[in-house]
Amino acid sequence: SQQEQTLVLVKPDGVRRNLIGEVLARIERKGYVVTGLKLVEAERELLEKHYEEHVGKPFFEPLLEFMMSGPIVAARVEGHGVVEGFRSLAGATNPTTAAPGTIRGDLGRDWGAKVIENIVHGSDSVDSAERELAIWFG
Ligand code: DAT
Ligand code: MG
Repeated sequence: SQQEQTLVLVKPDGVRRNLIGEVLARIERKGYVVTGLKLVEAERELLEKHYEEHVGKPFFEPLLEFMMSGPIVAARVEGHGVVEGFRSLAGATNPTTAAPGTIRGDLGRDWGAKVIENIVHGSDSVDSAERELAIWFG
């Protein structure tokens, strides 16, 4: 079985709302394994690399400001099919329409901020995961 790794972030809204344990519990209950974990106050340079695909979009600057608004929990998570599997646990980008049962659908809601605040990040492909894990875990 090819074990995969993905990067999960509990974003500043999730940390502020004391949802670190809730997110990690859902990951662990699914059967995935946390193999790296840290609390980080991310710097702009790191976030510009992490979100390089979104450079130039109208929400890019608000996204960086949001991600610098408080500490983030970064986790390396392992399991068979975990990249797709965690995206499925997280739910759709917009918490208003994310399905109930998902992290974003159950716990997130839109409150009219300049950028969508949706509690978690998960890598969107095996290649992204490799790139992002190098950025956050070296
Ligand atoms: P995801 O985090 O689901 O992979 P993404 O990579 O497209 O979504 O965008 C990164 C983050 O930016 C996302 O989690 C929330 C925010 N975002 C995305 N699209 C947005 C939009 N149209 N308006 C405001 N914020 C947005
Ligand atoms: Mg993305």
